[in-house]
Amino acid sequence: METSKFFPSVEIPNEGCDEGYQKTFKNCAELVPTLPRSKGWWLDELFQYQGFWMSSFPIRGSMLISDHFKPRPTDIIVATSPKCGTTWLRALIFSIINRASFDFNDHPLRKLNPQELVLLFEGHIHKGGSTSFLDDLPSPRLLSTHIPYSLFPKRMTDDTSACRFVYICRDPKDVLVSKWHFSNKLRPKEVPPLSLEEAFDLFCKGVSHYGPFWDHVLGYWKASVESPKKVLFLTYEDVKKESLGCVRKVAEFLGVPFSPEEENKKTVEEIVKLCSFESLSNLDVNKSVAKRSERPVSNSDFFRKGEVGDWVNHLSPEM
Ligand code: PAP
Repeated sequence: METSKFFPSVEIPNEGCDEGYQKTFKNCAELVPTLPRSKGWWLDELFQYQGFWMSSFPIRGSMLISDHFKPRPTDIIVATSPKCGTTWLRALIFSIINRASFDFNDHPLRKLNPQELVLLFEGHIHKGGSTSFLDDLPSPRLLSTHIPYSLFPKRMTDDTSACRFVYICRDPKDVLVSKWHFSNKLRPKEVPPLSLEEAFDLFCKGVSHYGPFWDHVLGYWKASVESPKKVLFLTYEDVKKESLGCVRKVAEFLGVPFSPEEENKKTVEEIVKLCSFESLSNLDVNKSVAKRSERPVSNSDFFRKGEVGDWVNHLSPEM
C-alpha cells in the first residue's frame, strides 16, 4: 500500500521557498533514503535519524530549525514525547502566560483546540517556505515540539541562550496504551488494526515516533539537571496529583510567578479547572470528530481517558 497523503515523504521544495530552505530540503531529500528505516505504526515509515526514529516530515523540520531558526531569549518550547501530555501542557502554559489578557469564561481555549493556540514547531518552521512566519510571531513565542533535546542547535540549548523548555514525561506503559489507541484511529479502514502485542514490541525496541522513549526522556532530564533555569522537567503523574503546585512551579520557571492578588482571586485554580481533562474534553471544539484535509485525526482523538494507570486494563502480566 502507498504511503498516505497525510504522511508525505520528503518532496522536492516548492518554488516559493527561499534559497536557504531549498538547500536544506535538498539535503534532507538526499539524506532520508540513506537512513535505516522501519514500518511505522500506521501507514508511515520511520527513519533512524541521529539515534531517533522519526518520520521524514519532522526530520526535515528538525533540519530546518538547525539551519535557519533564529531563537529569542523569550521563546518557550513545550517539549514532550508523543502521548505524554502535550495537549494538556500546551493548554496550561498558554493559560499561564496569557492570564492577564483573557477572561476565563470567554477564553480562547473554549473556542480553539490547544494545538491551534500553541503551534507545532517542526510543522510550522515549513510555513511560507522561509522563517518569516515564525519571525513574525510576537514575543513571547510559545511553540510545541516532540523533537529530542540533542537535535536542537547549540544556539538554543547552550546556557547563554535564554530560550526555555518545559518538558513533560509520563509512565511509558500509559504512553504505549495511549499511542496504541491513537495509532488505530490513524490507520486507514482497509488496513487491519495494529495489535497491542505488535505495538508493545515496536515500543520496546524503540521503534516509535521520536523513540527510543527513554533516550528522549533522558536527553531532557539531563539538561534539566545541568541547566535548571533552561529546562523544567515535569511528569504527567505529578501534574495530575499536584496540579496547583505544578502550575505555580511552571509560572515561576517562566519568570511570571502568581502575585498575592492573583492568589486571592484564585487564578491558579481557574487555570487548573479550565485545562482539566473534564473541562477541555467537554468543549464543543474538542468534541469535534471532523478531520481536516491536512490532518487525519480530529480534535476529539486527543482526549481519550486522561487517567494515570490505565495500562492495567490493557497490558498482560508478562508484558
Ligand atoms: P500528542 O502527543 O499526540 O499531542 P498528548 O496530548 O501528548 O498527544 O497525549 C494524549 C493523552 O493526553 C491522552 O491520554 P490517554 O490516551 O491515556 O487518555 C489524552 O486523553 C490525555 N489528555 C489530553 N488532555 C488532557 C488533559 N487536559 N488532562 C489530562 N490528560 C489529558
